[in-house]
Amino acid sequence: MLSPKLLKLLNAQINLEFFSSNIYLQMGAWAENEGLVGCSAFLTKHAGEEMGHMRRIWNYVLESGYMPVLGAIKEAPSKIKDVKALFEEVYTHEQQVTAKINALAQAAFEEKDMITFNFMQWFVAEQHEEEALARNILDRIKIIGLDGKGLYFIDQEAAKFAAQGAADGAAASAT
Ligand code: OFO
Repeated sequence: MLSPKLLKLLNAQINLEFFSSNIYLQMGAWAENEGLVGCSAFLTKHAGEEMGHMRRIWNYVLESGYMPVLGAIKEAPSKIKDVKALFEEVYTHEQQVTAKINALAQAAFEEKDMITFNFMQWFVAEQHEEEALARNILDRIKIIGLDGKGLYFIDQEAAKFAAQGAADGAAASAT
């Protein structure tokens, strides 16, 4: 059973995951348009993952005997200055999502709803990984820079991350 407060928070999180997916899909389109196919692959794959997160919560609400409700989803920003600004935005967004996930887990704990608290642990771990990944790319941008061939190498790095994530996903679905 879900309390009205937890149900509201879970619905809000469904909405946020949907928004996250739209943000990354839009960023992927920007990157593709700039000829940054590695960044585009990384971001588009990330958009798909966010939809998976949305689905995970959606199904949890349904399995708990409630109807998930989709609210209005904000417009994803489409004006992006450059790759550095883009990944800074990814990092900031993920930090904001982490705060929401933590608040949801804490609310479940305070209500002694250990089933929802346990359900949220997957998201807590996922946010840790996603923040680390965004920081990692920002670090590479700092080291390599965007001048000259820098942008090309950053795009190559993003392509590697996209391929690595795809390999991890395939291994996880095979187990
Ligand atoms: Fe949904 O994983 Fe980050 O935002």
